[in-house]
Order: sequence, then C-alpha cells, then structure tokens
Amino acid sequence: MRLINAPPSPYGRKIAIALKEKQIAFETYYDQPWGDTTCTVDYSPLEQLPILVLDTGKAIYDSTYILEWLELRYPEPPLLPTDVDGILGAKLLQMLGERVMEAVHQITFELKRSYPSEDWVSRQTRKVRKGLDEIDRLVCGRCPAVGDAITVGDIAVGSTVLVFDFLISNDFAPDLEVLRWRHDRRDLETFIGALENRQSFQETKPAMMDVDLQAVVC
Ligand SMILES: N[C@@H](CCC(=O)N[C@@H](CS)C(=O)NCC(=O)O)C(=O)O
Repeated sequence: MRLINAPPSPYGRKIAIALKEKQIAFETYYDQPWGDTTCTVDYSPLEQLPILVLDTGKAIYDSTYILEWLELRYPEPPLLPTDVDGILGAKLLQMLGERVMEAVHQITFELKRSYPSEDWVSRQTRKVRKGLDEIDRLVCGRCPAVGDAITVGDIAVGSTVLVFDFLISNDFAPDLEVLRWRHDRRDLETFIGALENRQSFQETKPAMMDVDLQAVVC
C-alpha cells in the first residue's frame, strides 16, 4: 500500500498511526495538495490527502472513510471496542477530534485572508474551545499504557491536539490562545502523554513542509 500524505498533516497522521497499530506495511509518498504538480487529482475527486493507494491501484480517500475501511478490511488488532457503548464512545471522540481540527483549519485560513472576518474567527474559536473541553471531559481518567488497545477516537484526538503544538512551535499557524490546549486540561494532557509514548505516535511526528497558505487563500 502507498499512503499519499503531507509531513504536517494531522489527517494523514491518523492513517499512518492506524496502519502502524495494525502492523500493515506501507510506503509513504509526500505530496503538496495545493501545488501545481499534486497527484491527489489523479486519485480523489476531492483533491485532498490522505489517500491510500492499494496494490491493485484502487484509491481510498478521506481520512474518516479510510479509518472505516481499514477497520473493516483489517479488523485485527481492532481500533474499536467490541461493545456498542464502547464503539459509540470511540466514534464520538473521533468525530470531535476531527471537527475540532476542521474548525482550526477554518481559523488559520481565514486569518490568511486580507480582511479576515472577526465574527467567523470567533465562531470557529468557540467551537475549538468547547470541543476541546468536551474531549477533556470524555478522556477523564484514561491513561492507556503502551501495550493497551487504543481506538480510532484516541488516534483522532491525539493527531489533532499534537499538531497544535507543532503549528505553534514552527510558526505554521498564528500563536492563538485557543491552540494552547494543555492549559487547564489536565486529563487531556495525561491522556495525550500516554498516547505519545506509543511507537505509532513516535514514528509519525509532524514535520515541516514548504506551503504558502497565503497563496492558497488568495
Ligand atoms: N476531510 C478530509 C480533510 C483532509 C484535508 O483537509 N487535507 C488537506 C491536507 S492536510 C488537503 O488535502 N487540502 C487540500 C484541499 O482541501 O484542497 C480528511 O479527513 O481526509
């Protein structure tokens, strides 16, 4: 399998982590989806990465759908609990992690515009803050040890909040207070600290890429 990814992408990181947790061999191809030479157009009608290209040439795209696909095609080891409440809880966490990431995406793109809408930014900021508070509440008391099972929800939340640290420390995003998720969220911090110890997280840390977001939004 080939994973079309970008080094800083939290969406692509989710898939890389899931593949590693499931011990599925894959190679990575780095792409810049906004560039003239992007290959995403050849594989996805949405022109977005991540994309998983199978050995048959078939392409699976959109990180949420790829996670579903992986779970059905490669059920072992599972990245979902077996009981209904557990499954719904993991999917709730996954959805929150993904939607919070999308709201941050909206903020960073809006702030690159010549005349950003303050209302829009504060609306998205509210979503991020409340989403993170809810995630903090949901992970309360959890601290998965290295050998413990984790879920797609854990992966989505981990990929999202850890990219905030990366974005700030590399000046890739404005230093927004809302991205400083550790402040006052001790449960989430403990939980993420445990996830970060896993090999799958260690081996998929975000990295820099030359992207001119200003050119993208204009
Ligand atoms: N909902 C998509 C979002 C993926 C996404 O936004 N990917 C970015 C790179 S991190 C991208 O390809 N952007 C190009 C575009 O949106 O046209 C997913 O979960 O896969």
